[in-house]
Formats: sequence, structure tokens, C-alpha cells
Amino acid sequence: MPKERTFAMLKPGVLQRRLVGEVLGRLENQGFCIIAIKMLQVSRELGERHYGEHKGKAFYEPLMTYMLSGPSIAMVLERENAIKALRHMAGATNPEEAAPGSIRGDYGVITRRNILHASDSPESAAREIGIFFSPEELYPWVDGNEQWF
Ligand code: FUP
Repeated sequence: MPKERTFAMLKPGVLQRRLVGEVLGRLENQGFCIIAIKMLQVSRELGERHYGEHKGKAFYEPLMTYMLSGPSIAMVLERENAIKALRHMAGATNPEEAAPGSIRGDYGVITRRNILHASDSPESAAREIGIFFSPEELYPWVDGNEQWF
């Protein structure tokens, strides 16, 4: 299968709760190559571009408040079947419904603070990567360990 790229973002609570290492460790254990990573304070404008599809919904403003409450960690991850694999690892949007063993199932408590964002389709992945990263910020590297995964 060809390699695929997806976009992931660890939301502000992950830093607050000292869960960055736990979540990144899980992603590395599943063979994702981190080809771009940065810490950033999401601005209102960036938050609205990212979550614009939800504008007008009851949870939109509380979600924005949360996303702007502190820095986030944005990433581009590469792997075979990366988009589905990451969504599977993330688990259901509502942590109460997310399976144990999934990231949201194990660390999430409430939906608004559900640990991470993961792109849900190739179109979303391309759009979200483009919002958060310029092409020069991506560092595709040859995965010499891929036979181990
Ligand atoms: P997901 O793709 O799993 O991140 O889920 P959505 O795109 O449906 O939701 C985006 C974000 O909105 C979630 F991560 C958290 C927030 N949200 C709520 O706060 N309440 C809801 O009922 C649904 C989503």
C-alpha cells in the first residue's frame, strides 16, 4: 500500500495534563513517521479555518474557547493507511463512547477536550496540512525500520 499523510493536533489540555509524551509514544509505536511537528498558539482566525464546518453549532464557541486556551501541537504523520489508522487510534469523538485502548477512550474525559484532532478524509488531510504547514516545513524521511512494523 502507498504511504499516506494525515494531520493531527494535540489540543491544549494535552500539554496541561503532561500527556504529550504518552500520545506521541502511541503514534510512534504504531509506525507513524512524524514528518512535521510544531507547537503553536492557535489564533481565532486559524481556529475558525480549521473548525469552520461547525460554525453555528451550540458547541462551536466553547470549542473555540478551548482551542484558544493555550498552545497546541500540530503534526503531519505519514504511514500506510494513515488517515483511517489514526482515526481508529483516536477513537470516537465522545470519550464516553470511545473504546478503551483508543487515545480518547483512555485519556479523554469530555468531548470538547477530547485530546486530539485527526483528519477524517484525504480531502480534510490535504486541507488541514495546508492550513498549518508550508511545504518547506515537511521533512519526509526514509523509514528504514518499516519492516519491523
Ligand atoms: P472529530 O472529527 O472526531 O474530531 O469530531 P467533530 O469534527 O465532529 O468535532 C470536532 C470537535 O468539536 C471535537 F473534537 C470536539 C468538539 N465537539 C463538541 O465539543 N461537542 C460535540 O457535540 C461535537 C464535537
